[in-house]
Amino acid sequence: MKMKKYTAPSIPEAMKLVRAELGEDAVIINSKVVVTKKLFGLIKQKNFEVLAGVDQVETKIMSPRLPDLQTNTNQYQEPEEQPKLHIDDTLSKELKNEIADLKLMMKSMQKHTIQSELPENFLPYIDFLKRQELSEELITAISDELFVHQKRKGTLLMREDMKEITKEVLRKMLFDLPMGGLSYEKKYINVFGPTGVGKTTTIAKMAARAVLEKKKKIGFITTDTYRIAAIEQLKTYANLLQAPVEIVYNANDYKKAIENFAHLDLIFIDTAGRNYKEAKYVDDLMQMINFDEEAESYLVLALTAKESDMEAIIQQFSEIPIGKYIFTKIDETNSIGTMYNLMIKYNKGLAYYTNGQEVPEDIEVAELEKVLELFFQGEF
Ligand SMILES: Nc1nc2c(ncn2[C@@H]2O[C@H](COP(=O)(O)OP(=O)(O)OP(=O)(O)O)[C@@H](O)[C@H]2O)c(=O)[nH]1
Ligand SMILES: [Mg+2]
Repeated sequence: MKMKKYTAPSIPEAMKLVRAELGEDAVIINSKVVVTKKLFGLIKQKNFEVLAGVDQVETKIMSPRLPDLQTNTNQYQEPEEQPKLHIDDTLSKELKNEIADLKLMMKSMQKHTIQSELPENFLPYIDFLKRQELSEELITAISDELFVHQKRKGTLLMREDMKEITKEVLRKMLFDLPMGGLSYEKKYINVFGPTGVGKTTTIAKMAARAVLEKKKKIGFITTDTYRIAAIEQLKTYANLLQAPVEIVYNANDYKKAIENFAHLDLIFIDTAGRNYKEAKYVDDLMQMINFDEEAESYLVLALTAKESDMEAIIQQFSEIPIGKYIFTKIDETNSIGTMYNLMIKYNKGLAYYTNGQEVPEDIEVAELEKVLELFFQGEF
């Protein structure tokens, strides 16, 4: 079997290299995440290293040549041109079938070795990672690291060790991403996200903190003009905080609202969740809303949604300069792996996570260590 290592920024890219060189029959024997440092460690680059192999089907027929007695050297010389035969051309059908069977057997043996490479004591823990819905890449990176640690230690890892190793792997990957809530220095706080994820509720929570803890003068703008209830909901929170609300239908209204709010410290901008699938809606938002250096923008995602749907939303909002995510409804799910998968995949940090309907209590500012510990809440 021919084996080779390939390194690329993503698994699909690594697979391309594998296929280009080893062909379609190549199998992955192992894969892991490797972090390389450049510029004296200032820039960290994440790559995937894939060990791939392929069965060599070409049979070399070696001509049984004796050492050339005519020359003075008695070293054996390989013939320059070795005759190569393709199985397909020459072998009988029966033999071909036998070889195909052998190949299949080898592949299944290989699979077996890969699986049995994972020590038995890891399996319940790997199941826990899977139930958390952590991505396959991350689970591989963690199990590789568990393997290395167990080997080095020489004794079986305890669950607590596995937890610490997991945190270390995730810590390395999340380390460079921005974490933390409002800066309180930027005036415009834009909040985007699909319907019902908790945008308005989260705005109320953030606004309450800004007023009660930071003594800021605040105002609200809503571009969600589709639902009277949405406007009423925001007005209720605004009344409680004694803050003004402006409802804007177009770019002109938005401009006026901002002029009216010139004296305020912070302006929270609530948007409608419904039309995010229409490119025009995103374009209109881009035209209307302020995205300059005076603004910070957040994308709100509920952890109760499917990861693939969240990815579609992230793509939809890719033109909008989202600074950080806000993950909501963490209290309504037991599997929060998606939060880590998305942050790492899209290289985006976390501002807050919310854990209930109570305003203003149910919100936490994201801090790396807290976010890492959160992974083990509940079931662990
Ligand atoms: N359990 C739980 N419920 C939440 C959380 N955040 C918001 N909700 C609830 O989710 C529902 C929708 O919240 P909204 O704030 O209206 O959501 P929205 O994104 O503004 O919705 P639209 O304006 O319709 O797009 C409400 O019942 C909230 O109380 C949370 O962290 N946990
Ligand atoms: Mg809303």
